Amino acid sequence: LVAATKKRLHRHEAKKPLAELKQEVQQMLADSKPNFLDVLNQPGLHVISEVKKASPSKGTIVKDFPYLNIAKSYDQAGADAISVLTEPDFFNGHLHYLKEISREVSAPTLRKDFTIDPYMIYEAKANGASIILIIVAIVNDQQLKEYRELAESLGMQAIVEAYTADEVTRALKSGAKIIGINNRNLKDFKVDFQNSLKLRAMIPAGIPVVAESGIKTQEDVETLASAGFNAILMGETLMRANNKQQLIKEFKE
Ligand code: IGP
Repeated sequence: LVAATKKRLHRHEAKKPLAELKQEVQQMLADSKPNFLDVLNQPGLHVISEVKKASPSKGTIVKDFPYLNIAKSYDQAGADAISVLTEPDFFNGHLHYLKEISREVSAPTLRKDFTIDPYMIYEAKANGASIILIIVAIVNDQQLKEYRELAESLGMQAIVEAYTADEVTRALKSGAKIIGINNRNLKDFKVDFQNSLKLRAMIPAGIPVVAESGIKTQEDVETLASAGFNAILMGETLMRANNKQQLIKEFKE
């Protein structure tokens, strides 16, 4: 995935120079969306709903993909943020989805991608994102800090994603303000809730923590909420559900 992202980056760079992208960013600086960190600091379990057509572990999740309508229905149901896959080769995502969705919803949007270069952070902002994802496993300590600070300087927030105890430690050291714990190991795609519950305990109060991936039932959601997670990030279950809005409302109760 990282190699594919590097290749893609070179294609993109050939398309749009950074200077041009930075000009687009200037136009996006007045973001009227709710501040995601403030939202997470309010009590209760928050829901980040994901717009995703496919994934490497599941292949195509939905054949029919009216991404804008899906995002709007998440928004109307009260989703606290909307995650949009922009990775094209494995998740069938597109930057354009992010741009259109960000324009049409009131919730902050998350650019779900494999951030490995500052260029992608400007690109996220230029396309309407309020939040980016930084996966600890694919960056070094310097990048970890630098990418979050760049996002913040552009008025965005970063969810810093960890899967191991060592990655949680690195996330904390880097000054992460929001930590995501991935229930799914990105190497073999196995989902392990016990791992997440254990890692949750390493994170001090005051830093909101998001539980990501493999969440299916109301029971899963309750387990994570009582373990002290501030938010869940849910993709596949919502994408496959006919009653998306009802599920979001139930999870938030
Ligand atoms: C959503 P799920 O199992 O609910 O569809 O998972 C989300 O956590 C997952 O898409 C994800 C992801 C990522 C995708 C978590 N971390 C990093 C791409 C890159």
